[in-house]
Amino acid sequence: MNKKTDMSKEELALVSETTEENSRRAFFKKTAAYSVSALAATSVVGPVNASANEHVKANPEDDPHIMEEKPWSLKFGDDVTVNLYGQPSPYEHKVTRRTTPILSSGNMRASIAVTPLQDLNGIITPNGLFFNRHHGGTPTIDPNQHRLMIHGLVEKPIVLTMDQIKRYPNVSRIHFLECPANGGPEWRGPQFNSIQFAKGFMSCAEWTGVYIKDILKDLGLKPEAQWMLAEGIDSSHMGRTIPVDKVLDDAMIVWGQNGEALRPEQGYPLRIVVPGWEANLCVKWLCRLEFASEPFYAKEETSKYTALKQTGKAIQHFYANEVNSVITSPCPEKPWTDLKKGEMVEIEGLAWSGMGTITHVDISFDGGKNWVEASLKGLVLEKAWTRFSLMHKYTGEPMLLCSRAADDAGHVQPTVKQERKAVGIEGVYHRNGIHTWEIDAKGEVTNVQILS
Ligand SMILES: Nc1nc2c(c(=O)[nH]1)N[C@H]1C(S)=C(S)[C@@H](COP(=O)(O)O)O[C@H]1N2
Ligand SMILES: [Mo]
Repeated sequence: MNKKTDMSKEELALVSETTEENSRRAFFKKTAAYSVSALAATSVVGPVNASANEHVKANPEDDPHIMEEKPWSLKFGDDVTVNLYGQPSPYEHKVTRRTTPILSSGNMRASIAVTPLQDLNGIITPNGLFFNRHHGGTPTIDPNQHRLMIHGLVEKPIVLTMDQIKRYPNVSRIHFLECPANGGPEWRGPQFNSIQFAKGFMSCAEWTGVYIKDILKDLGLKPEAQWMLAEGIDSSHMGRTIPVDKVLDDAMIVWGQNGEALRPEQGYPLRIVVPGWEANLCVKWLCRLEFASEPFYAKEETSKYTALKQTGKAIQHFYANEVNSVITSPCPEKPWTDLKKGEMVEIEGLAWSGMGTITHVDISFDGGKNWVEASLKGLVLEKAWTRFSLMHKYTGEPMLLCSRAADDAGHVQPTVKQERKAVGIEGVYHRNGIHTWEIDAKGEVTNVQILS
């Protein structure tokens, strides 16, 4: 549970390996008084009065780590030739995607590896931690042999090489990708005491590529074209059908992910991004786009893409991920067990909507009876993760902590009760009911659902 102590033996050895006496020790002792005031000064200019907290007030003289010379300062570090493709610090080795046989029926070639939301900063998911879902394993594709065919109801069908695709003027856009099954195992109640497993079927990246509408300008889309099939060249040959309106709005084909080439797991060398809509439409290892007047899937299958509304009526072809949010700190993986009463602590979380931009997030400490407004921090972008924050004075009292987001399309997250009333408990996709963490008197965090 992310305690500071769960380091491996080697790590502990490294951390505690310190030189007994050295010349700088005395110097540090003399300057300790100065360090205290310097520390205090920096902490008060921060956005919040975290300086009220015990750990900031503690006298550095009591901390052996500030007095001891460390092995890493006594010898040269690694040459620039080491790690030419950089890796995270070995101390971060626990921050990884995770999987469980429960999510894959034991088959790791048609599986899911979820993102550690609890360990992320800001709104960008590092490529190595990006959610990974595939139906036939991750292929290793030679980009020189990769082609994209665009055909069907277009005047001028074409086949493009990767070099030709990259000649189009490119755009970079930050968007989340959320599998519509995110949170899906929890319709009947909490299944995982973990934010990573309960909500980590999603990630957010800056994608670089070209709008499909810009490619179509040259090809001439025929007016009868209503649907576009996208197909992948992986062993599953996954195909998805996307309405042409959405394609002409903001769908992109992308080769760049957070400043570098797409990772193999994300579809190298080419995928579709359909901003805000179900991530399964974002076909990876993209090899073919075909335009047609009818959807490609069997009629019986359309029920998969409907959303049942409170009126009892269903909307056909419903693909957008609805407004949603989750508190990422605290969470089961990042409990408040080290906090002392009266200390200030920042509550943080992520909000997102596939229908627009996040306008508002509220936080409740009593399971949704009373709400206070959180602030949105950093970039607030359409169909992207938005980070929210609220400073809180820790009381040590048990609480039911939850967040409720709203978007500029006028949608507000429903309660679990409202969602169950509308959809029942047999749903698989599109869960966006308010997510609650129960925090006990020790600061432990448990995944719960409020049904009242
Ligand atoms: N070719 C291909 N594309 C695919 C898939 C696949 O199995 N094959 N899985 C889809 C599903 S179900 C999801 S949720 C997203 C996940 O994208 P990610 O792995 O980049 O997060 O990819 C989609 N695109
Ligand atoms: Mo998915």
